[in-house]
Amino acid sequence: MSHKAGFVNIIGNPNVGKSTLMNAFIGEKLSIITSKAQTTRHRILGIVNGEDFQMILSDTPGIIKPAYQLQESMMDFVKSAFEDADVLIYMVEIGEKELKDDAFFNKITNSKIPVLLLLNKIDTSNQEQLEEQAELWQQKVPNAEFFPISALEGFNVQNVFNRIIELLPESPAFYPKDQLTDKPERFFVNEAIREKILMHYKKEIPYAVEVDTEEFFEEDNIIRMRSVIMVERETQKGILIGHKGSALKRVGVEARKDLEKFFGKQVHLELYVKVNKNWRSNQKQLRRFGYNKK
Ligand SMILES: Nc1nc2c(ncn2[C@@H]2O[C@H](COP(=O)(O)OP(=O)(O)OP(=O)(O)O)[C@@H](O)[C@H]2O)c(=O)[nH]1
Ligand SMILES: [Mg+2]
Repeated sequence: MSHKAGFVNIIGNPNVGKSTLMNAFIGEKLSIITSKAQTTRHRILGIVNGEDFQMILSDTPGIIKPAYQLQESMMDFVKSAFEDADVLIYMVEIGEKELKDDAFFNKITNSKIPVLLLLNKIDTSNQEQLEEQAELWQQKVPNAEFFPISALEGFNVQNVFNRIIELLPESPAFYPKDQLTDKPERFFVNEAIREKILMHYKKEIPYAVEVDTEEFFEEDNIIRMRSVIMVERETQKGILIGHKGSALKRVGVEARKDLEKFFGKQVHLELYVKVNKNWRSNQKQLRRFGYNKK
């Protein structure tokens, strides 16, 4: 029997729905999703396994002009996604006009490998707007195959999936067939906590936060975790903890519920907050948190 396998890398502007699509393909909440830009900071593999195929999806950070070292590392993940793709998924959303980075955009329009151009969030548009947007994007990226979709509502998602399978090269599997992702369990703990921080805090707070899970002990009936939330400054620490610890408590309760679903087991989650001065601009700290591969 022939077997297909390959890398399918999802790129695009921030907040267009890249992580939503990856989760829809996987059928699990692998990537966190929020209404804020720059939710995803890493390249996260999500693997869909079939008897005769292995589709290795990559969710990547939204493309931005980097303003500090962390964002530069995020854009390095995007660059790496261009290097090993067998199929490139370029996602745009209804109402969007352009990719902010010309170099990345040129790579897409000059791509030697197949590009699927997905116009997402069509559930928010009417017929007229959809037609106008479809024309605009097909002109801008003439080398791509075009699909209007709603990642949130699942519209056209199966058709995109089927087309990717057709485009995958003949190849043996790259990962064991029971593997779902390249990231360790602790990564998903960090992300669940960061998602709640993105949801509940304003302005610069979510962007100044990094989470590190220091303990992860699995017992028969419960997983015990302890995570530290790092902020860049003392004032941010106070905001994060809130009056009598109420704000931090909410983060802990909500993250724990998600993690219980994710691991299918009872979870005990202990959180504390620490100042890690200017970690976003510190190469050593970034390497420690898995951002800087150089
Ligand atoms: N209406 C609608 N909303 C969507 C759709 N897909 C995603 N969203 C919403 O768009 C927002 C961003 O979704 P994400 O999946 O986090 O977007 P992303 O591209 O991964 O964002 P970054 O990681 O920040 O680059 C969330 O509020 C999603 O619920 C869609 O098809 N329709
Ligand atoms: Mg994302």
